[in-house]
Amino acid sequence: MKFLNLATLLLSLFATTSALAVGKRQTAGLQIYVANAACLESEDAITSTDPYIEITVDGQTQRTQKVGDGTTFTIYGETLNFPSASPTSVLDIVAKDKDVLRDDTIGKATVDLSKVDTTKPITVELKHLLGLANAGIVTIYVVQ
Ligand SMILES: [Ca+2]
Repeated sequence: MKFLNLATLLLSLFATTSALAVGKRQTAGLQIYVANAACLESEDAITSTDPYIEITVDGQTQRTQKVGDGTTFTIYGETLNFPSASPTSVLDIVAKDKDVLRDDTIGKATVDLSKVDTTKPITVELKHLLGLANAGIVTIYVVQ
């Protein structure tokens, strides 16, 4: 019985370390987890606000597949992959309003990852294109 327990322990240890090794290989580049966004107000008063988040790093652009419904609060829960970016890259974050003809920009922000604590959630205040008014808040994580 004791031997069996030890064997199980060793086996699970092995499984854990292999999983870690695989995880490390997969996180080459930069992965950004888009957690949620709040108060994304569209300039467009006629149609509904359907916000999604687009991030550009080192010339690569990725967006959330999920599109929010309304301006209050959207949980995205999506990880965006930037294979040739690094953990100290600069992120251009744009919230866009999905529309039939053209997706309007709701607000945008730039985050220099070398200047923030990437071990913690990063709260990004988006600004309207014109002026400094707040357009909403996006919470992202750098996947370690
Ligand atoms: Ca819309």
